[in-house]
Amino acid sequence: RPRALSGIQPTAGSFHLGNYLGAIRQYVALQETHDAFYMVVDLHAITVPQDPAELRSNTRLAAAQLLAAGLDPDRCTLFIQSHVPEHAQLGWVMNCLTGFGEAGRMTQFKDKSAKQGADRATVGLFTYPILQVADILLYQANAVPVGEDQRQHVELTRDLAGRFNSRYGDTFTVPAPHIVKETGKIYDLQDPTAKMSKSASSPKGLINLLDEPKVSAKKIRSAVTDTDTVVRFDEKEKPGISNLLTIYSTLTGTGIPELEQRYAGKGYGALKTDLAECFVEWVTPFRERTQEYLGDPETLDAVLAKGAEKARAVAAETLASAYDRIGFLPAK
Ligand code: AQP
Repeated sequence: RPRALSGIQPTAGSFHLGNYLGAIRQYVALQETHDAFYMVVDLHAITVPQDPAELRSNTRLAAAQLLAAGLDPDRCTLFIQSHVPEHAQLGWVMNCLTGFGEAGRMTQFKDKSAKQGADRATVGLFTYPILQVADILLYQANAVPVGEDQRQHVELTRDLAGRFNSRYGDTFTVPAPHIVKETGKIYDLQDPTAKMSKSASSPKGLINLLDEPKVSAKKIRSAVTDTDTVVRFDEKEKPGISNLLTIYSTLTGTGIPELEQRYAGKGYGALKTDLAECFVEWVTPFRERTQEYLGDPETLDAVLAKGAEKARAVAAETLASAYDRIGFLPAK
C-alpha cells in the first residue's frame, strides 16, 4: 500500500469547516487506500506562544475531533507529533540542507510574520516548513493530503528529498501533494476571496465545528453573496455563492449542477437556509462523538499510545538510515 501522512495543529481548539473539507475529509478517505499516518502537530503549535494547560487540552480535543470525523485507529495510525522524537531530530538535518533564501520564500511565513511583526515572529515559525519536511519524509509518504495553502510546503519537501537523495544516495520517497481541486480552498463566509482561517480578523466568516450549531447556522444564513439572484457556480463573478455551493455539494454529496437546478428561480435565501440546516444535521453527531471520545480519556490515551508506537517504529528506521548516509558514527 502507498503511504499517506498529514498533520493538523491543535491550537484553535475547534477545527473549522475549511480544515474539515480541505484536509480531514481526505484523511478519512485515504485510510481506505493508503497506509495512513495522521498526527496532531503540537511541535508546530509552539511556533506561536501557547498556554501550557490549554495546549494540553487542545491536543486531546484535536485527537477526539479526528476520531469523531471518521479516523479509525484500526485502519490508520493516529498520534501526537511530540511523542515521536525523530521529528525534531530529522528536522535538524533538514534545516542544514535548506538555503536561507529558500526558506524565506515560503509565503505562509511571509504572511504570518508580517502580521506578527519581525520581532515577535520566532525562528521556529521561520523553520516550521522544514520541520514539516521531516514530518513527511520520516514516513516515506507518497501522498500528503492538505489544503491548497500547504502546496508550497509539499513542493519544498519534494526539493529537499531530491537534494538529500542525490547528495547521499536514495533514502527518501519523494511525496506528492494530495489536494482536492473542489475543496482545496474553502473561503471565509464574509470575505469570499480570503481563505477561511482561524486567524481571520473577524469570526463572522469562520465556521467552527464545535460552536453551537445555531451560531454557525446564523453565520451561514448571513454569508456575503452578491447583488444578483441567480444561483450559479462562477468563482470569478460569484465567489460567495460558489463557496456555498461547494460546501453544500461536499457535505451532502449532491452535484453542483443539480443544486443550481434545484435553486433556479428561488434566490439565495432558500439556498442559505437549506445549507444551514444540512450543516446542523451533519455537525450535531460530529459534536456528540467528539464529546464521547473526550469523556473516555482511557480509550483516547490508548489509541494515541498505540499510534505513537507504530509511528516510532517507522520513523526510527528512516532516521537511522538518514543518519548512516550522512556519516554519523553509530552509537554502540
Ligand atoms: N480554508 C481552508 N480550505 C481548505 N483547507 C484548509 N486548511 C486550512 N484552512 C483551509 C487545511 O487544513 C489543514 C490543517 O491546517 P493547520 O493545522 O495548518 O491549520 P492552519 O492552516 O493553521 O489553519 P488556518 O485556519 O489556515 O490557520 P492560520 O490562519 O493560522 O493559517 C491543512 O492541510 C490546511 O491546508
